[in-house]
Formats: sequence, structure tokens, C-alpha cells
Amino acid sequence: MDSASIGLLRIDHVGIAIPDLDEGIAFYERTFGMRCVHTEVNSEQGVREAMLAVGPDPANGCVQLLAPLRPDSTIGKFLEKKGPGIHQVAYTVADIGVACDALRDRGVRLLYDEPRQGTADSRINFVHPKDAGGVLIELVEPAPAHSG
Ligand code: V0V
Repeated sequence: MDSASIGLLRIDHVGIAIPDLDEGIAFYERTFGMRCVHTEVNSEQGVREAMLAVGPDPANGCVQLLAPLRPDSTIGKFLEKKGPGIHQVAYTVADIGVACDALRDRGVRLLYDEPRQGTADSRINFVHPKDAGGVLIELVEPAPAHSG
């Protein structure tokens, strides 16, 4: 890895906050012809979520729909303040520990001291939007079976 690289591999997903997951999935399938490849409830993050493959291969990038489990969850509060829309941009990383340490060295705040559980047993962390030009950046290290 060269000194500037933090091990980013590709855009993993663009996360979109929506009030109702089933309606959101139906809209993206009907309108854009995307395919829902995964749904899951993440209680710790307070979300019901769905991954929709943008093209034939989900590894080339997904839209992630995020619906709140509770009004006081992160997505619930975001919807109340800003309404539905883009919530985050997520990058796949080779090694989340390496990426987070490199970002901390560069003066960027990570939200968690240690990575937490994300979609499909991935490990995730976030860069605070105030340290990333107003964009919530998620880092995703896929579970071994999903990486590549
Ligand atoms: C808040 N702000 C944002 C933002 N959320 N700016 C851009 N994008 C967002 N998504 C801004 C907001 O406008 C305020 O700016 C400021 O940050 C403080 O916001 P707040 O409403 O007071 O909210 P906080 O501070 O309570 O929470 C903001 C953070 C929170 C980013 C700390 O959303 C968080 O912990 N996010 C990480 C977890 C998460 O997002 N989980 C749900 C997805 P002004 O008004 O002060 O200028 S879970 C997921 O993606 C999974 C499981 C997965 O992908 O696998």
C-alpha cells in the first residue's frame, strides 16, 4: 500500500434514508429495475435495511435503503430533521483497522473506538460528517465470504 492509500477498494453502497422499507424496495425495483439482494434488521443501529444491486453484480455497488426501527434512532432523527434522502456514502476497505488508524492519524474523527457489526456480518465504522465535508462516510470491511 502506498503512503497515501488507506486501503479503499470501491464504493460499497450509497445509503438512503426512507420511512418505509417495503415501499422503498418496491419503488427502486419498479422504477430503476434494481434487484433486492439482502434485507436485515440491525437492532444496535436501529434500522431495517435492504441492499439493492445497481447492476448485474452486487459487488459493483449497491443502494442501501435504511428505514428506522424507532423514531429516536439515527435514521428516525435524520428523517425528522431532513426528510428522506442520501444519508451516507460507504467505501469498501481491505482492513478496517488499518483504514481507521490512518484516518485518525490524519486528524479525522471516527465515531466508534472499535468497528461494529454492519450488513451481512461486515465490520463498519463511520467518519463524522463534520470532518468529511458534510458527508457521513461509512467504512465497510466485508465478512470474509463476501470480500473480493
Ligand atoms: C447528521 N449530520 C449529518 C448527518 N447526520 N450530515 C450529513 N449526513 C448525515 N447523515 C449533521 C447534522 O446536520 C448536524 O449538523 C450535525 O451533523 C449533528 O447532527 P445531529 O442531528 O445532532 O445528530 P447526531 O450528532 O446526534 O448524530 C450524527 C451522527 C449519527 C453522524 C453522529 O448519525 C451517527 O452516529 N451515525 C452513525 C451510525 C448510523 O448512521 N447508523 C445508521 C445506519 P449541524 O446542523 O450541526 O450543522 S446503519 C448502517 O449504515 C449499517 C448497519 C450498514 O451500512 O451496514
